[in-house]
Amino acid sequence: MRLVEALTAALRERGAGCIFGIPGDFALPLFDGLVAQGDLPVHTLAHEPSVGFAADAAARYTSGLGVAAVTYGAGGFNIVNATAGAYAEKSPLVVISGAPGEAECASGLLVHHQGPRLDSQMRVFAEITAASARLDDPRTAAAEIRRVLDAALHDARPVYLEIPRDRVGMRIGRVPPPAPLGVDEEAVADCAEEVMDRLARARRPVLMVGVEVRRYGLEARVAELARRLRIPVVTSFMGRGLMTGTQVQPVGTYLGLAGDPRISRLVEESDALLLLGVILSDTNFAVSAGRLDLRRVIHAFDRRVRVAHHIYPEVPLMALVEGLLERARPLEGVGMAPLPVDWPRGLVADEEPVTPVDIARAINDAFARHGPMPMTADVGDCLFTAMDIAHTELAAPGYYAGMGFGVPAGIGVQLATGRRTLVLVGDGAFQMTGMELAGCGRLGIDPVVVLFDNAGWEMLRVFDPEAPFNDLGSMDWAALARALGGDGYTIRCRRELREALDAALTTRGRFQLLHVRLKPGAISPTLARFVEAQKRARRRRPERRAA
Ligand code: S1T
Ligand code: MG
Repeated sequence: MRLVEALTAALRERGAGCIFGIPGDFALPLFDGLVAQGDLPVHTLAHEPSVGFAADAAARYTSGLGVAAVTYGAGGFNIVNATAGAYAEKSPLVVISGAPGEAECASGLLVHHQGPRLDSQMRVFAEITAASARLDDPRTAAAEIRRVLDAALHDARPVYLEIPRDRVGMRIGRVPPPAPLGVDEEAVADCAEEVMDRLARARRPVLMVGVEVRRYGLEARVAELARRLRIPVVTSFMGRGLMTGTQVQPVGTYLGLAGDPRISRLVEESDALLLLGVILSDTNFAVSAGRLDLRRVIHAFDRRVRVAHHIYPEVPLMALVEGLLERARPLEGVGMAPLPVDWPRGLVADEEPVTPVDIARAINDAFARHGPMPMTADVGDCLFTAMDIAHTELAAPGYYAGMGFGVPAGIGVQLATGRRTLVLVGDGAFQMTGMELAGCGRLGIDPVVVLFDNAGWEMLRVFDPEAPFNDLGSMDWAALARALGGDGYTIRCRRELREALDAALTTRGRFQLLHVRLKPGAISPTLARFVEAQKRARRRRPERRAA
């Protein structure tokens, strides 16, 4: 069969539902083949960073592969940042790039779009993906596609395929189905036995869930495990929004000194902290009051399980969860977990200026009236504000922290799932990728975007208040929204916020942009605690002055 036919069949078999992309002359045969094949809808966006964010978010919401197709050089290098973010945050993004054919490579001329060398792009992607391959040999292409796509599935990391434009039509073998993940049953049994024993002997066991629980489609199984163990469940910062569709609701999100003190105590005082699929990153743990005592931590991540100071090197998360389920029994020593956090509600719809927590209140009230929505958020105080929104599905760059994710991610989620998305984005990040909203009419989607306008890069301003470069001024974003084919609302007070949100959620067929002019200097409670915690930490370890 032809390469594109085999490739799209293999992508579908591994959970891909569509392709996001921008063509170029080196990728026109690829795009023509994808469209002719028709297996996977192709959605084009305006800029390759957005293509990567949209495909990444699609993967996060579907627990399948997210697929991005780009041209060589100008397109490929443009999607590097989104790929690095997907690597950091364990998202199975498949980047497919066109490339010069044999004739161009042999011309002796420098090829347009090329980097320093013709294989520079391959070399860059080899560094930021779990696997990569150049598909130019019909004898090996099918096996290479399987190897690379299975790596994306098994590692939940991005991968890269490069297809020279004169190879798109080559005939190759069918790509074999996903290879099963080899599991050492004995190691899994030993590991699950030891973990269960530690949990059973603990007085205050706690379960923290992280992104791998979603990536490997394990939320229902982990919820069943929590139910059988009767163990309190929290999410990591990155894991916010996990378990929403299950019988077990997390009691909150661990944010260390920046979070709810009851949740922080629950985690930091635990004598058996089971971290399932949690990224041990600074944004998940940097503001912990005391460094976690590794003797009390069990950490399952990247197919390894660390129990205190020893490691089981090859125990996939799914195998561990099933092993624990076989041995699960109600834990005796469980203290009463704190009552689930009561989210801010009851916005006073008056003429007072809007603060970030007012936005959380208004959204919680709106979700109560209209039902919850899948959310995406960008970097900035909008993400910290999301911590005050009742637990609902969320995709956000909480660890890699690359701006520009929010709007394209919201577009990607609605195109991949058919579900209207609520997007939270700051004015700085909106200026990076907000223009992607121009494509909503053509793409037939209608996300609701809440733009937190604090006229600057507030996340930087709180640490560097004197710096003039953090001020961005303000624009009439609502007018821009209307010019782009959506509805725009300028919101200066809490009454207008409530009215605009109700209007936006009941208007379909056009994207909705709520331009919230925030009260100057107002930040979310979480960001305020985060800043205070960071300042205390810096006072404890003063920056080393340059010699
Ligand atoms: N460029 C990119 C692509 N990502 C980044 N994270 C940064 C630069 C640095 C940066 C932050 S937070 C931030 C910047 C520029 C300001 C964000 O401004 P806005 O979207 O308006 O949100 P808010 O005003 O709520 O802060 C990270 C932390 O280093
Ligand atoms: Mg801002």
